[in-house]
Amino acid sequence: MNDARRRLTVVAGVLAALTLFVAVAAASELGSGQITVDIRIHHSRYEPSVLTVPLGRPIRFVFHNEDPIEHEWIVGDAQVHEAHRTGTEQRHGERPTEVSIPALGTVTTIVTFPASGPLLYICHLPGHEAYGMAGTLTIR
Ligand SMILES: [Cu+2]
Repeated sequence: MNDARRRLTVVAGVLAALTLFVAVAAASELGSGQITVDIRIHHSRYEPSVLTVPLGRPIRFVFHNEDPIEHEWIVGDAQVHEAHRTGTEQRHGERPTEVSIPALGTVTTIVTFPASGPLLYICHLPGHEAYGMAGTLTIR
């Protein structure tokens, strides 16, 4: 490798590291192992609806439901969502990846994702997914 090429490689590596640091810092409380992510629910939409969180660290999701109706937050792969589209469970709360959020309520769940990849989070109450109550969670 010649000098110019080596320098370019080093610069690219530093840029990649900086980008990762900024992405993590934006969602974190630096100094603690746990990261807090706030998700606002407003007019049957998640805000934000696109999120990236780090792999293998506890993520504390705090849901702030500003609507006068109940919602839920189910995170998982396509198989999980297919099961919930046809599911009959009225309330969630037993599993950290499945949460019911009462009208105007705030609910917290802590999830540590063991594998990287894209997942979806969806509200499976009747009509909500079709309305657009869905988001994408990238884990890396
Ligand atoms: Cu909903």
